[in-house]
Formats: sequence, structure tokens, C-alpha cells
Amino acid sequence: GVEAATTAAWMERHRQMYERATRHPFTVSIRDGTVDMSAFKRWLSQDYIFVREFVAFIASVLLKCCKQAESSDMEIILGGVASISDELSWFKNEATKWGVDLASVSPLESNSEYCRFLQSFTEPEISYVVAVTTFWIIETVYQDSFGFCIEEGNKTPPELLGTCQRWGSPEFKQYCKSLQRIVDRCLAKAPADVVKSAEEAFTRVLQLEVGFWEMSSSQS
Ligand code: HMH
Repeated sequence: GVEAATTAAWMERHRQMYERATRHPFTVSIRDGTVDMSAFKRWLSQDYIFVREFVAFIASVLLKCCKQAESSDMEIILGGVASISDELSWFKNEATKWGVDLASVSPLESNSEYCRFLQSFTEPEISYVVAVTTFWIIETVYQDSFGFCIEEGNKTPPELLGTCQRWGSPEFKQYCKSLQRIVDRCLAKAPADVVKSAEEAFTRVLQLEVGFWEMSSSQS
């Protein structure tokens, strides 16, 4: 019905932008097996910085969720908080594996820009609906991008399969789908101006994700 239609309609309306974010030359090069390993290491170290900022972002989504009258989404968001702890350990372990020193990494411009966007959500004025929409699309871009790297016909280097599985797994796909159901349910009840803000956040994330892949794949 109408309730399930909003996110799907956005994905259609902004299809080109969505494709640019989820079929970026960088992630496609992982799938093709032609990935430049120095670009991969740059992505890894920059994403570690991003994920640390993402922890605070998810915490702010959780807080907004708990303040809602009907906070039945709490357990699903809380699951996201729980898995980010494991993710931080994964990054440290992966960095050691690739000889990347995370302590000496500073954020590049596109990453700083994305982190500033995440930080803006700690403002109590930003609604739960907009925040959970943002959370959903951030996770979905990675799910779709890395999921593609393990789909049929991939030539992904075996040493990168673990990375791709992290976000490309069926479990993570289910998690993204459960977030999408929350978003569609919230949007169906939201006033038009809030729906508009959520759509703007959706397209902003797609742009920021493209910028993040660009930053990772090109030397600056
Ligand atoms: C830049 N976007 C970026 N990094 C991530 N780790 C995710 C999305 C998904 O968690």
C-alpha cells in the first residue's frame, strides 16, 4: 500500500544518483578484481574515522527513537549500536592485516564534510524520522555496493571477500530492510515538510557517499 511506497519511490526518482553511489568505479573495481590496493587502504583508514563518528550518530538516532511516544523501533536501532562495536574491532584488525597505522590517519576533506553532516544530527531539533531515514540510506549504500562485489560473476580478490561480506551478507541486507520498514512506516505518518526534509537527507547521503568513494579512489 501507500505506506511501503515512499522509499521505493525515492529510489526510482533518484535512480541515477543511487547508482552513482552504489556502482561507483571504486567498488566496481573490487568486484572486477582490478582494485588499486593503495586506494583500498586509503578507504579503510578513512572509513575507520567515519565509523567512529557514526557511533555518535547512531547513538543520536537511538536517543531520538527513545523519546518517541511509540518507541517499538528501539530494539532494531539498538542492534545497530551493538554491531558497531564489533565493526570498530574489525577495522583495527583489518588495518593490522594491511599494515595501516590508524593512529596516524587524518580525515580528508570529503570525510570531514560527511562527519560534519553526521554531527548535525545531535541537534534535538532534527526529527527522528529524518534521522532514521539517514541511518537507513547510509547503511543501504554500503549493503548494495559490497553486496554487488559478492554477487554471481564477481572476480573480487579473496583477501577482500571478508570486507565485502561484512556489508554484503544476507544478515546485513535483512537489517537494512528492517530499517527501511521503519522509515516507510514513519514517513506514512509524517507531515509533508518532514517527508521533504527526509528526502533531502536521502539525496545528501547519496552525494556524500559518492564523494567518499571519490576521495578513497583518487589520490589527493
Ligand atoms: C562512508 N558509509 C560510509 N562508511 C560506512 N561504514 C557506511 C556507510 C556503512 O556503515
